[in-house]
Amino acid sequence: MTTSGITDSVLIIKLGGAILTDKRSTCTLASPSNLDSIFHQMLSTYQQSSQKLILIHGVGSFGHPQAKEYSVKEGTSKNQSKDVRAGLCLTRAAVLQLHARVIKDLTDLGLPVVSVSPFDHVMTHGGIDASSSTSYEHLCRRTQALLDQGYVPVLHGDAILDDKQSCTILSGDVVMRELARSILRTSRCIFLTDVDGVFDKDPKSHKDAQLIQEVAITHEISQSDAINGVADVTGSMHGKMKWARQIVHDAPGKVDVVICRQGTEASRLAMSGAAIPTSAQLTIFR
Ligand code: IP8
Repeated sequence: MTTSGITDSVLIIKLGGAILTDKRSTCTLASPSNLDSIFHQMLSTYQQSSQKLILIHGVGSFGHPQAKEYSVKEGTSKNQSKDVRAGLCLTRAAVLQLHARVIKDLTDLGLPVVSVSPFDHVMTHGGIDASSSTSYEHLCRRTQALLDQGYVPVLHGDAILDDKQSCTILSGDVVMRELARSILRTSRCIFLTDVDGVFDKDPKSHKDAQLIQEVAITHEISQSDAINGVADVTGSMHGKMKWARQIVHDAPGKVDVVICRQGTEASRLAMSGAAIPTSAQLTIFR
């Protein structure tokens, strides 16, 4: 630990779109009390944890419906009648509306948050899967510089430019993976969401669903019953599991990845940076 009490280790938290917004209707926020509780939790994490903090947020109903309607993820690689540029503009307008709210509320609480725009720093080459980590170098350098100066960088899922298909969608989950690969001394990545973690079945429709508390990264889970029915162009829980595995696998140092429910004791424990007992009601990937 340094003399200021801040260690060099870094905690990256992603606030899921499902907790910040109401995904059942377009551009609708979660209730004021939920938002208040999420932002106060970020404040106490910042105040109590000895780790440096990076925040990423998903976009939920502020971006997924617009991106889906205009196939922004596929860009010009898909023959479509709709104007993909209009789709990118509408998607970004919605994303930035949510982002401005997140930044304002956290600033009002006294957190030294600074916005980092994926759109301005990332360009892909034929979609996310075809693009290498070099696409994210600028974004990661900018984030590291802010962190080094004592800020809390805040990033988000975004619509971005792609030099082969004109545009695509960059999920906050992928941003998490790239930051974990590149930001020095990242020790834990947390996905804060509206379920306790990964289940063997969809817990929203199956009462007997079992929480999987620990996942070794070689272990395959077949979650055939995905949480669907809402517009989510970046893969919902399937996507999270894929990126969680990749983070553990690709990070240069030892990184835990946790998926947990916002507002629970388990989420507080995860955010404190403390070791997580096997009994905790969350999913940890190691
Ligand atoms: O909510 C998606 O980001 P996510 C970004 O983190 C857009 O998956 C614009 C749909």
